[in-house]
Amino acid sequence: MPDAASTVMAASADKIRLLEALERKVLWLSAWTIHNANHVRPSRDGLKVGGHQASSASLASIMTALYFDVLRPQDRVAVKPHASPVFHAIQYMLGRQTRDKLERFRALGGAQSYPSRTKDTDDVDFSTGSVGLGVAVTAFASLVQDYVRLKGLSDQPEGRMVALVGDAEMDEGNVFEAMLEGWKHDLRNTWWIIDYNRQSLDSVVSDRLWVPIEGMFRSLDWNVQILKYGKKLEAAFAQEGGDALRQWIDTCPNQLYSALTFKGGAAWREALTHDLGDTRGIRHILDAHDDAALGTLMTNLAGHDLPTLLETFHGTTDDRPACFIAYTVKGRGLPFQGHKDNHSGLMNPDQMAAFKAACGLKDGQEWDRHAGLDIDPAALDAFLDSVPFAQGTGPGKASRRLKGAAIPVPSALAVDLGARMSTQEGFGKILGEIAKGDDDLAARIVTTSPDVTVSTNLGPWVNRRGLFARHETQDIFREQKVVSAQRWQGAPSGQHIELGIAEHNLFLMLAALGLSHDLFGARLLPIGTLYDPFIKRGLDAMNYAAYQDARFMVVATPSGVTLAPEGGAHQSIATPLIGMGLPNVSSYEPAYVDELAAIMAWGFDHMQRPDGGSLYLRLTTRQVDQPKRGQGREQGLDRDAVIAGGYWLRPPAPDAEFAIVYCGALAPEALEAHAQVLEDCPGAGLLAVTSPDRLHAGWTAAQREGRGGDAHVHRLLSALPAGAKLVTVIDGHPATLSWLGSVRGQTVAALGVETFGQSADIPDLYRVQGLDADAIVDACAKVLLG
Ligand SMILES: Cc1ncc(C[n+]2csc(CCOP(=O)(O)OP(=O)(O)O)c2C)c(N)n1
Ligand SMILES: [Mg+2]
Repeated sequence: MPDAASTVMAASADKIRLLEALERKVLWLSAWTIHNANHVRPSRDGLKVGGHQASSASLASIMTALYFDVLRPQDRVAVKPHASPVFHAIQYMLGRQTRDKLERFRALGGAQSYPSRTKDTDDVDFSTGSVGLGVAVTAFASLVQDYVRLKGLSDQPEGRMVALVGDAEMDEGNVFEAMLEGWKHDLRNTWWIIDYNRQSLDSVVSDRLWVPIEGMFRSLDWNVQILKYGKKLEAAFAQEGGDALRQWIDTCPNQLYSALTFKGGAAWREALTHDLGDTRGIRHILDAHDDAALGTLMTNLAGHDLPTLLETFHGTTDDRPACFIAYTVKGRGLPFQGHKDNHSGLMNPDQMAAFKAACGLKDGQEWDRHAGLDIDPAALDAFLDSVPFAQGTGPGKASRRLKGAAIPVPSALAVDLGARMSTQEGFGKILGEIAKGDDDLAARIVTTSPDVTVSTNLGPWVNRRGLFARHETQDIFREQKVVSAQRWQGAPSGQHIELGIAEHNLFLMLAALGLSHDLFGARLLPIGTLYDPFIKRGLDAMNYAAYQDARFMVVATPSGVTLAPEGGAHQSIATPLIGMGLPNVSSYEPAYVDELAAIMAWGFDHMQRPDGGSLYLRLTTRQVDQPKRGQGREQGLDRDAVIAGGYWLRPPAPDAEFAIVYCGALAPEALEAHAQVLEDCPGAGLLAVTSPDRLHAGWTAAQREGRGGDAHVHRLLSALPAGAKLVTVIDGHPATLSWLGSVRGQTVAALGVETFGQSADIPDLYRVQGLDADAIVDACAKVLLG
């Protein structure tokens, strides 16, 4: 923590001069990077490249203060998506970003539109883009930091998780969900710095919106700091007439303030003269400033005042979560500052030329790191080399991208197979077995669930490994000797993080846990459980977690219409397609528990591989007869085939006329139908699909590489004669499997679910949905008859 002396140092005049020069440089570079991409770089498609000069200008001062003075290498930052150009400009000044990538901003291989952990090369901590998610993920990252530090898994110094937040991002409900969750978990070391420019994309925000938002922060125990006026305005307020001036600005509607900011000094003078001209002292203040100076004075908000920013940030030394509401001007210093339509506004070439001249730059000096600054280049470089944040980032210095040591995973996971059980039960048993052990795998698994821990069978795991809490909590029901199967005692050693129902929080928690190796140097193997239909509720956050290459396992039960009597809105139809559509996530829907064990063993390893990814397991609560078979190609279950997406449960004869293809919970119906059709068609095959997603991905990848015949699915289907037909069946959208017909040009009848909402028992529902054995046999007859 900085002491008082360093705080004073932080604000020394020399440093302020350097930082002000850097602030100008960063503003210039961010605007120029966007301008270059839109107006200088030749366009091949006629599309506007875009970029956000106004949104970037709004954060230029705050980010200058942070990156060049306040942040330390262990601090982690989520930058508002549309301030990406400022981030890249700062990294360029620190020698961590190349001119080439700035010149190719938003082009292939160039700096990305929005900060991206996976595509950018200049050390992005959290990807952003879908507003609100980057904000909230910082809170979860802070919980993860506590989790790994309290368990002694990370030796990294404690950092602050910082979000640079556009004020309209606070319209996103997920931000408030995260605040509530954070409060429950004793959140600390989290800074949300609000770029309070009072403008969104379309308009100027309503005046009183921030009263309740601020109240929310305070009521949840955040340290709220309002950074409103800069030093110049404060000095004016101290003069005669200053109180009236302050009151005038305080009550000035956001729209009027923005409009006057756009119009400039003469408009300010006219408005102030009209409203306050008779107030003693005001004339004197007005006369002491020409129009330009008056414009500067009236827009001297604290979010653009480096001394105020440094004092505030350096002065915040405790670990309470902090919310800084920093008043700023959207487009500050640029010709469209304050204009309500400036969000996607771009300076035109003439405006840019004028801005270049104002920055003291000549043609050809646009990318020069030192030109136009009136600072000795060597002194600037020495300063940049010494900034605290760069100590972890420069060449030869420790990288901020960490690596957690790999966790060994046994090749097979033990499971006590009952004769009849569901995949969800099997999941609970597999985890329960792991929980009994004391190996690294058991130590690094961390589970989390949005209030469905017990109903998704995590109970046995939690009973053994405990709830995570920063401080010991008691299980009062247990103390009171009230009998319960669940032991819920919280402790720093606990390995289950219990969340409230909000599914967005589940996926943001998984995003943060799944980046622990990279952010904190400690590999975790996170498993999240939820009800399958509610994947859609948290889908943007799930997509976000996968987008930044966080590694996790999502286990979703119950799924489909098979949950039968619960029916209604809890039935999921589209989730298999979501599983196929999400990049970086492999989805599986096994029918049997031995398949599940093979998938989980493979999955824990896959989650750790540089070229691996996350998993989504769609499970069921329906109990089915479990086959007794050993693991290994010869003994019974071909685990490699299970991982690749499918295997022949009953191989077809060489003259087979058709095959039934099933996925997941409908295995008994497929088996029954298959037994029935064998009487007439003894050669018919029965294909078990464990992952439509992997089958499809393997097929398209092989086709891209010109070896389509090598694809696992192609090899499987090649066991059938070319003219053989397929009948596919899944408790989900039929399109999940209907594509199988294209692999070898076979006719397909695809059974599945296309409507939802009816409660019933399984026999009725399968009949109504056309999924029962009769429906499958019927479909076989139809395809055979053409
Ligand atoms: C979830 C989502 N919805 C919409 C957008 C499009 N969008 C990008 S920025 C923005 C307005 C943001 O305003 P604010 O947060 O105040 O940022 P400012 O540009 O004012 O700094 C919108 C609607 C988005 N990126 N993400
Ligand atoms: Mg805004």
